[in-house]
Amino acid sequence: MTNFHISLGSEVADALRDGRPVVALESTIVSHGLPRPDNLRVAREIEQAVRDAGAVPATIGMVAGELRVGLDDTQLTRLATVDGVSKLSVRDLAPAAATGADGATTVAATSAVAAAAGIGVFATGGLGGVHREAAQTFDESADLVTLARTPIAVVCAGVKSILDVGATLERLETLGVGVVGYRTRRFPGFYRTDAGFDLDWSVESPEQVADVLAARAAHGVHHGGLVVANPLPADEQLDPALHDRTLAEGLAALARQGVTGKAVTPFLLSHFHSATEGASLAVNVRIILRNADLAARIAVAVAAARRTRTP
Ligand code: PSU
Ligand code: MN
Repeated sequence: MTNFHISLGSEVADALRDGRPVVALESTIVSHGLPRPDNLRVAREIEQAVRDAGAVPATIGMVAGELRVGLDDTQLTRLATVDGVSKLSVRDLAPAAATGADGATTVAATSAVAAAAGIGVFATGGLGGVHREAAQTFDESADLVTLARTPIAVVCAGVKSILDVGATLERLETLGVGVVGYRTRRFPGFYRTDAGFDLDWSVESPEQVADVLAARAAHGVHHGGLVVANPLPADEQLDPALHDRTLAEGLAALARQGVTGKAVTPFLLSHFHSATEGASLAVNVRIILRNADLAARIAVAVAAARRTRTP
């Protein structure tokens, strides 16, 4: 990854050079996870949430074959509004670059590119993971194996509730990806506050996440990611009955229409947004904005701790 050609936005380049806090943001949620026209407005709000908490946003994506860390507003607008933006996981970066494609990076690709650019904190909505029926389909997001080898803290509301959450937690354990709850010992379920699984570790503050990251480095752990699971408050979650009903319908429609592969996640998210008449969209936006805020505060704490160690 490190020799992949990356072009840094000027604000991001300045911040990285000066050791100021930077938060990576993905573009797949913008191009494929949120409906137009809300997606562009939300993409800008996510960046603003990072700024409001004192860090520089670096939204990552590919524009005409150029891999950008820190899209400018014209580039962000392009990825949010033009047709034919590819969904890029790590393996897609090279063919997309070589063919001059426009592409939005997933959690996997964003993590890999951010880490290669020297960014240590990333905010998203929900991770990809093991799909239901994966025992037959083998459908497991590349987000998981990528996090096994990529040193980055990912702030998310757990994994998407459309997945097999228990199996995903097992795979994160096998792959050596750290998971800590933010002020909770229960793993969040994206649209839902609680996915029904216990966690071994919780952290209480952005500073404590920075301590965990410093302890990893001190103990020679340089490869894997750290998932910081940040649940929605219970009174902001999607109504659980509506959630379960919508998911059941979505999974049935998926099977009926024969949707497979990388189209599965966008299909189900878009089903949620239309079937709940925007309720899931509002929740999804809240999730991302809260994660962007927490990620920025973590990046601020990490930068402050680094300054204390190397005055
Ligand atoms: N979380 C969201 N919306 C999204 C995604 C995650 O709230 O659109 C995207 C992320 O980019 C994640 C991808 O990496 O879905 C996973 O897709 P797949 O299951 O095909 O790996
Ligand atoms: Mn998949």
